[in-house]
Order: sequence, then structure tokens, then C-alpha cells
Amino acid sequence: MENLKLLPETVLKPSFERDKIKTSILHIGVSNFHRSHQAYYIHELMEKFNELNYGICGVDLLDSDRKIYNILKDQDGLYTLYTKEPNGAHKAKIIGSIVEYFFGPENPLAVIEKMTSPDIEIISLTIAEDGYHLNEITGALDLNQPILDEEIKNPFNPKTVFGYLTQAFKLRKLRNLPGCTILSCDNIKSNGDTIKKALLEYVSKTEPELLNWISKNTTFPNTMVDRITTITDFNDIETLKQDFFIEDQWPVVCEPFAQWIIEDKFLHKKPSWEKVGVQFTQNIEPFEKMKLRLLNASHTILGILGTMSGHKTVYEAAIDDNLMTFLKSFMDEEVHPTLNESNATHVSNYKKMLVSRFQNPHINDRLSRICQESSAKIPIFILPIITDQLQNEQKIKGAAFIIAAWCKYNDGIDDHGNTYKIVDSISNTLIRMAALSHQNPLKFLDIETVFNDLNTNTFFTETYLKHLNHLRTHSISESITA
Ligand code: CS2
Repeated sequence: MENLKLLPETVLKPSFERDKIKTSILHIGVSNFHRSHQAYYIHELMEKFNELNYGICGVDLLDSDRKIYNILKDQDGLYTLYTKEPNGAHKAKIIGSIVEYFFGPENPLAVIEKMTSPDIEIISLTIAEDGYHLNEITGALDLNQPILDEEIKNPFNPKTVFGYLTQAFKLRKLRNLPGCTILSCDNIKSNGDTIKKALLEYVSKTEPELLNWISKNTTFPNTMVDRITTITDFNDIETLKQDFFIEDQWPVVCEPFAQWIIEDKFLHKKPSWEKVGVQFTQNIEPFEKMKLRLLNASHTILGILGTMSGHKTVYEAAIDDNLMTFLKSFMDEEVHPTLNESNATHVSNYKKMLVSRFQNPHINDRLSRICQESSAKIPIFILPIITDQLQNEQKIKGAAFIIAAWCKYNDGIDDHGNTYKIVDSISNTLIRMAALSHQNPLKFLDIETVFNDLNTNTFFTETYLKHLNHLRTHSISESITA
């Protein structure tokens, strides 16, 4: 903190008194995205309005997060948000809203105690799809996963968000304390409803007498979250050193755009986050659908088709004319008809803005980041578009092309003969089914955890087959323009 004074004028530093901050948010999952989004908004509220009531206590639950824990401890919770504008302007801002930090694997009881503190009004989450431990087919909590089984047998040594919340709620009830708002900030459909349903399933199995208390003492707003945040690379750390004299072990790099829409469903007084651009709404669905089906689906498309064409970043893929022509017509003809155009959503403007966000030349967003865990992303971002279009007997040509291309993607060789790695929790299955598809082209669609019963729709499978056959002997750009 003392070192901040040594930084040049060009670096934006917290001007508020960090020791006056009250910690009323406990956030689980201090990812880059959390640091570029929620922690940034809260910092803005502190900086611009001196509202110091929503300080964040960061918590990580996974062993693999030890590095960020050590770094944030070392840096007194401070880190740099490094924003890059399309015109090349760069901004370095030191974010000061994370004021405490706990690490579950080191001291689970301290985390439970903190979660029980009456000061904590909001427990927010960015735990990614995996953190919800859902069964891919039924969507219900998958109590057969070994981590949950082990945790249920050792409730005082929790591992997952469910074990922690259950213990904290038990204590809150026992101590006659109020409950809190559980605010999921994950990029999944109906994130608030999803965590609520999974938590209630867990509690009914482990502590059924707590169910009634939870229903009266917690709320689960759905949210839509957005800010393109890259994986920090070594060059960014170096540039910050050279251009801004900042020594930060793990800065966060992102675009200037940010959006956060939250269902107005807080247990305590609603935070005045609208002052810093957060939008509260009664109905999150149109916003959420628009973001998942336009931004995230487009990312997946650029990721798969771009990697196969030999591109490395979203920017490179987004200035490839063939890919963009395909993407724009997919957005117009197959996605837009499934969305509700309204004054609130402005789908047409949103599409235009997306293209310029993707074409920001200074955001080094690797396609390898986008393609990670496609088996979890495609069912959220792309398949619902196909389901809606099929239901309305509308076009699925582009979507079938994307799925056929994804099958070929899992062969791991691009159109120039270079290889790349498939990074996915079911990579073995993807690679095996893609290989079997060379003899039996519909085989890939048999991965039920991803495609459900899509392989029974002959309208879809016929179009898919046509594309896959063409892709077998042609490159992505030849197939797109065919
Ligand atoms: C990306 C998202 O992971 C992905 O596939 O589409 O991380 C995207 O960058 C964010 O949702 C932007 O808000």
C-alpha cells in the first residue's frame, strides 16, 4: 500500500481510505474475471462516491488457486487492472476493493467463520460450470461425484461451495443471525436459479432441517455478467513495469467495455451499484439470452473455426473476412430470431458493438482460452439456439456447420497441418468420438452429455452430415464459401 505513493501520475490509484472499508461481500473464486468485473465495479463505487460499505473478502476453495492467494496476500489485496482501448490507449488502475482474503484448503474453519459473520450480506460466486457439480444430462446436482461424497462424510472439512454454505448457514441459524444474498456471477444460464436448486438438493440430502431457514433467509438473484478478460501474459507484466513502473505479479488485462445486470432480489438493502453502471431488472432472461447466444456463441465459433484456420487470437479470427461473413449471417439468421428485440436489449446495436469488441487489436484473447471446455460451453451457448430454431422450423444451417466443424476440430490438426491440443475435461471422449466419425459420421453426436437427443432429429443430422462430408476434404474457408 505504501508503495502506491511511488507510482507515477499516469497510474490511477485508490484515493479512498482502505482501512475504513467494511467487508460485507464474501466472494468465492477470485478469478481474473472477478477482478476485472465485480471487484472493479465495487472499486468504482468506493473511488467515485466514497461508499465503503461493500468491501470484498476473497475466498478460493481449490488447491490450484494457491498462487493467486499467495500473490494477493503479498500485494495487500491490490492488483492492476490493465485496460486496452481499440485505439491503442492503455490504462493502468490499481484496484483496492479486495481487502481480506481466505484460502479454504489452508483453513476451512476460518472460511466458515467468515461466511457466518453478520457483516457479510452477500456471498458472491465465480466458480465456473465445474463448481456447480451438475449432472450434464439431468442438470441436477451430481451427488455421485467423489468430491461431494467425501465432503458429505466429513462436513467440517468442506471442499465445495455446497459444503461451505451448508455449514455457514447452520451456524447462522444456530446463532440467530440473518441470512444473506447468494449472488452467482458465472456465465451460465439462470445462474441464481441454478445455484439455488443445487444447494437445496445438497441440503435436503445433508441437513434437511435447514431447508426452511434457507427459504426464508436467502435470495438468489440471477445475473448477466460481461467483460472480455484475457489470460494474463508475461508481456503484460513487463509492459506494466516499463511503461507504468508497476511491479505486479498478476495484473488483469481486459477490454474497456463492462456490463453487469442483476435481478432485483436482495435480502438486505439493495447496494447502490447503479451509480457505477450496474443495471437492476425484474427480468434477466432477455439480457442473459442475448449475451450467451451472441457474445459467447460467437466466441465459440471464432474459437473453433479460427483455430482450424490457423489463427491464434480472437482478433485474428475477427478480421478474417470469411469467418466474419459466416458469423454475421449466423447471428442475423439463426440467433436474432430467437431473441426478444426490445428497447432494453437493442439486439441490433449489441451485434454491431460485438464485432468492434472482437476487433480490438490490443486484446490478446487467445483462441486456446475460448476453446477450453467447449463440451461445457456448447450446450449453454449454441445448442439452445438449435433447439429454438428446430422448434420453430427455422434455419439451422450455420449451427449444423459449427457442430460439424467442432467434430473435425477434435482431430487436433488445423487446415495447414499444424497440431493443437484439445483442452477439455472430456477430451478423451471427444477425440475418440471424432476419430470414430471418420467411418461413422454421425458417431460424434452420440456424446449424450453434450448433445442430449439431437441425433434423433433427422432435419439436423442431414444438414450436419452434408457439412461434415464437405469438411472432410475441404478447409474451413473453402467450406464456408462453398
Ligand atoms: C468466453 C467468455 O470463455 C468463453 O468462452 O466467451 O469468457 C467471455 O470472454 C466472457 O463471457 C465475456 O464476458
